[in-house]
Amino acid sequence: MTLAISKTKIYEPLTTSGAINLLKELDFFKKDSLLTCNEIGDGNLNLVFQVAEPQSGKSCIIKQALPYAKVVGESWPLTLSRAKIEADALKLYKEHVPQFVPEIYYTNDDLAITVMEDLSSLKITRKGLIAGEEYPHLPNHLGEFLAKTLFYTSDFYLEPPAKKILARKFSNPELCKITEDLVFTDPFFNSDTNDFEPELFDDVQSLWNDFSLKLEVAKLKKSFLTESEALIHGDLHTGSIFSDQSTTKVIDPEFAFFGPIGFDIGQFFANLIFQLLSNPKEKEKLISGYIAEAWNTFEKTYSDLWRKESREKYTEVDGYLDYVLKKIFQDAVGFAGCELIRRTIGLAHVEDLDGICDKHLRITAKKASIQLGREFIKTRGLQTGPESILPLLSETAAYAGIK
Ligand code: SR1
Ligand code: MG
Repeated sequence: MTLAISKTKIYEPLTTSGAINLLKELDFFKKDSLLTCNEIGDGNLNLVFQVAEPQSGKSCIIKQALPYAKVVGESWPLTLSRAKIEADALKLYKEHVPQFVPEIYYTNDDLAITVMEDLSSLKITRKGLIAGEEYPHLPNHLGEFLAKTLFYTSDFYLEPPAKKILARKFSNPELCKITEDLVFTDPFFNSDTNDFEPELFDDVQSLWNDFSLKLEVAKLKKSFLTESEALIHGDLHTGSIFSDQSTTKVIDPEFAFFGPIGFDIGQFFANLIFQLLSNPKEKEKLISGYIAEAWNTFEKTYSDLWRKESREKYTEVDGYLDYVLKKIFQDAVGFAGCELIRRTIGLAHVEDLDGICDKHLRITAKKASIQLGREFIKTRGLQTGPESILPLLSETAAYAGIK
């Protein structure tokens, strides 16, 4: 479904009645429809309205970027152009993995608005996992999503000049700067943005004084700053994924840009690991299995695409695919390490850890997260695949489970 073009051109944040009027103006709903509208955004940056017509059961989502970071307030201005980056990324994903993204009905760059499919029959994966749900298809789906989006936007598939033009379209300096600061820099220094419980002070201090760790984080940050390998989602945590027992949908690629392939994989792994840390006895097997399956599907799908669809001459050379896959995995482990640390002591936390009610267990889980992050970053060059990191997960689960 494509909606008619709205005449409204001047940006202002939508209200619930504004959202309803916009959808009527776009003929998504009839002028006399009785509609409900709720602002349901629980992320850090945007407004999200769910508009529904109870009588027909028809509904949709309007997402609108605010000119500042909602989590901090108007003192942190933020470009509206991220709405276009997000919509463009979703449209590109639709070409390669339509089954894993929501339908886009309408976009308006001036209003920083995307009207899209209402996915509320599914659950935000982080919330579902916290509630004890299991998603048997999630690892397989994410492995396929990652392999296809990251292969089809790389130099192995696109002609390099075409890739460079696409990379220009996805230039996303302000959102990248957020990640450069919040993921790679601030948590490793005594920065104002950090936020951690006083009981973690010794662990954090030891992190700040660990110069061999900082050298490795510097290398990972350099990779994020300079390696334009493929169009990455840029914020692929479990809050950016909707799931149910059979369906998986990836949302929110407003941080998308051409970066290192391992970044999305690492963020996904780390956000699964928060679940393991939140309930180590119950979840170690499940989460370790998800990580192994996601990687195995990624590796298989990516290798098939490499063999069948690659346009780069050197992909025929023996050993090149193994070299690329090893680099992706090791980068992913390092980026997962940074994500584990920044979600524990940095500005933006995760409910998986903060929501652990028992204080002793919560602090222990957070200490384990910092320690595992550190090990991931330092040992990534030795990691060869899921089988080499699973023992680290087991040790971490044993530690985090101590009462
Ligand atoms: C100010 S934005 C904080 C975090 O929220 C987003 O979802 C990204 O993860 C970012 O780092
Ligand atoms: Mg987001």
